[in-house]
Amino acid sequence: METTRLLFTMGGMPFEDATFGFDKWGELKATMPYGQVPVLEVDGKVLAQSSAIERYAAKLTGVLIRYVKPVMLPCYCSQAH
Ligand SMILES: N[C@@H](CCC(=O)N[C@@H](CS)C(=O)NCC(=O)O)C(=O)O
Repeated sequence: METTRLLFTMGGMPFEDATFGFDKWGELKATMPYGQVPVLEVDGKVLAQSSAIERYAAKLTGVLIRYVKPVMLPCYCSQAH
């Protein structure tokens, strides 16, 4: 999730960093697409899996494209994961 936080921050994209304690996990797990976190919620839709979330954040913010050739973008997302 750190990569996603960095991408949103560097790209000036506001986001809510929602965290929770283990006391809430039992109830939240059942609501997660694969029973795991992290997830990213955008306009009521939930995206799961870190690498998918990172790819979304990278493309949305355009942060990586300023420094890296487009063909390398998915590779850097995978590397970060
Ligand atoms: N393949 C997933 C792995 C996610 C994962 O391992 N999540 C852990 C926390 S870091 C989790 O939700 N563990 C609690 C559980 O499985 O009940 C991804 O890349 O996002």
